[in-house]
Amino acid sequence: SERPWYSTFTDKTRAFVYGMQPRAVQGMLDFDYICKRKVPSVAAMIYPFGGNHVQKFYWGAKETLLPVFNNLSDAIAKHPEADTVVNFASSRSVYESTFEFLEYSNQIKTIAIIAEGVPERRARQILHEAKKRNVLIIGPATVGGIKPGCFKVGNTGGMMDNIVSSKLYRPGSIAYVSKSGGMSNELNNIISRTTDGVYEGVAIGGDRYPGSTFIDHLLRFESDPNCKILLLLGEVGGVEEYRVCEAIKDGRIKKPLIAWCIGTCAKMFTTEVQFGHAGALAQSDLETADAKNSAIRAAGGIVPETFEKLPLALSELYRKLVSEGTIIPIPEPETPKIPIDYAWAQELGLVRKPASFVSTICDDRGQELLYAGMRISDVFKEEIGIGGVLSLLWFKRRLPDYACRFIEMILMLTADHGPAVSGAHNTIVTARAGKDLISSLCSGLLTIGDRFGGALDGAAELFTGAYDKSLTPREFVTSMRRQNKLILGIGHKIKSRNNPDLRVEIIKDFAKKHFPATKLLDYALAVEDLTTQKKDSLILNLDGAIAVCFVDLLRESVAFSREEAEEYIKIGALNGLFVLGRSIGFIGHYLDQKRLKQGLYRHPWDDISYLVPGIETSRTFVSQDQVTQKEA
Ligand code: Q5B
Repeated sequence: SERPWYSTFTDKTRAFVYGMQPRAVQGMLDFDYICKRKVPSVAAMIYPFGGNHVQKFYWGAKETLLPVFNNLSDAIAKHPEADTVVNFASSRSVYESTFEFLEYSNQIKTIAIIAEGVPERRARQILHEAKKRNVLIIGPATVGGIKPGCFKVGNTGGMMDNIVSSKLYRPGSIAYVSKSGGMSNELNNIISRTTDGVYEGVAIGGDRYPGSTFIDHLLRFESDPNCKILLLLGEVGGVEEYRVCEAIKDGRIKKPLIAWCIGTCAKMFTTEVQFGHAGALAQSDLETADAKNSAIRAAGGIVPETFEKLPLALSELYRKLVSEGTIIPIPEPETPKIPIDYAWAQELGLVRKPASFVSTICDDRGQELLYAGMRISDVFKEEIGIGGVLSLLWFKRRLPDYACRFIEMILMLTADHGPAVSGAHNTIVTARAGKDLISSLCSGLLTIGDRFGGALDGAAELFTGAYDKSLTPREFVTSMRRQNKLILGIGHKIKSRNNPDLRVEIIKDFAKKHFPATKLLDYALAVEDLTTQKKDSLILNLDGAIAVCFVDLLRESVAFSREEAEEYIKIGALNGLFVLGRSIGFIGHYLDQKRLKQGLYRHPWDDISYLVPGIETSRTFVSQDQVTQKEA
């Protein structure tokens, strides 16, 4: 490659991201964009599950596609320019995938390993193999690193607003190496406030056996003429900082180096302290932060008294190098506009847009699902039952216990009325035509209407309208007859005064016993007295009984205002009760037909009256069975 050995990352570096990490990839692309890179730093993603495909990302405000390969060899063959890998494989699979990448060490020169908890034995094997093949490993257990204007490893630097506020979109003169990704962010912030900014920053990771160490990166920075100040953020545990001391002493590091080792507070504890990182434990006096700070100071590094004084030390050194002419500050470029994700902008309160939907019954966004504000765990704790759930989701309120029991009763009573009714018939025919459950159910549901099962809303409206106009039952029946209209909720195909519908009896009994008042039911029964005088089958039917009782419930339960009660009748809530209840039966019929392995249904000819013009009515009837026999 044309890049000098010390320039691990340039503005032409291209990388493979291993693992399905769209957020990290988008973060890298956003960084590239504000750095004014010509091409995205991510050449492709590699994800072993699923086929080769492309994924959509943003390049600035526009959309772009990135390839996703399910194997390494395809990715390598298609992108010979990519020499860097950001490996997001888990601690379990990172060893295999990294070794696979190392096979291609003629092309791959840097691998950042993000996984935490990589077994130390595995980490050392990776390190050994990478050294042999001259591949730089950053990590494990790291966010990686960042080189302003050039390249960002994965999620390094945090959100874009953080990256912009730390001016990481253009290079400065200070290069740092630390163990911690979190502390790298702190360094980005300190450096951007006290100097002309970060030249490069690497977090080597907090494990005991990092793939590359402080000295590896500091020697790179030392050799890079664009880097003017070295910054080392060491920590308690390990002896790597002493290798830096040796390099200062023997002249391999000549540039000014500022350092601080974190963990000086360990001495305040009476027992050994293990800090957050696996390697952050002093196993001897030599490994304490204090000992290492003293050693670096003695070797010639600038070590402040405390971490809090680091910014001051940095700014003093920077100003000195500027006054000497070692650093020539360049005019600050315009702060780039950050392409900010809509979701994030919304979270920050920067944008607003009218929502396409408004929903007021259920909220699934929090930790716990809410039904009309009631936590799902409370739904069960308080045993509100299906009637309670329905009252929350349909009416957005808890209804009195008797109302919930009434709703449950309706669902049970309407659940089925045999295979002969329109809806069940259609469900059965559809199931036998080989269709699935949902199609068969829908086919049944689509028969529900004014004549069959869907007369509830109409009945409620008619009876309520007549009652509110103070029409006597007779005036109501007469006016309907004059208009040539059937009274919805009246009449049944097989039930009659002599063969009463016991479902209706159950509903009436319940309402009489539990409802505060049954004005509409009483009115409907008076209407029934008149209609049955004409014909025995003109009874208050199931739809009618449910409808008038539900109006009594809406009007008398005090849970609803009068306006709300009227609105529920108008918007078709009551038919919903039949639809919901009867779905139970339709599904039962579907399952029954499938269980019985019933074949395609064909309606028998003898059950159809063919009155086709031009065909003589005396035509001899031939049954389908006879035709089939003839054909055979
Ligand atoms: N006449 C239900 O008709 C049915 C009249 C009427 C005034 C009326 C009919 C009707 C209104 C709609 C309704 C819900 C079609 C029914 C249900 C669920 C179910 C079903 C199940 C289940 C029955 C005979 C004479 C004629 C008509 C007159 C009829 N209805 N007058 N108001 N409402 N009702 N639907 O028996 O002078 O001789 O010409 O449309 O409430 O769907 O189990 O099956 O659970 O699945 O065929 O219970 O009543 O009566 O049409 O021969 O009429 O009575 O004008 O008078 P029928 P028809 P005329 S519950």
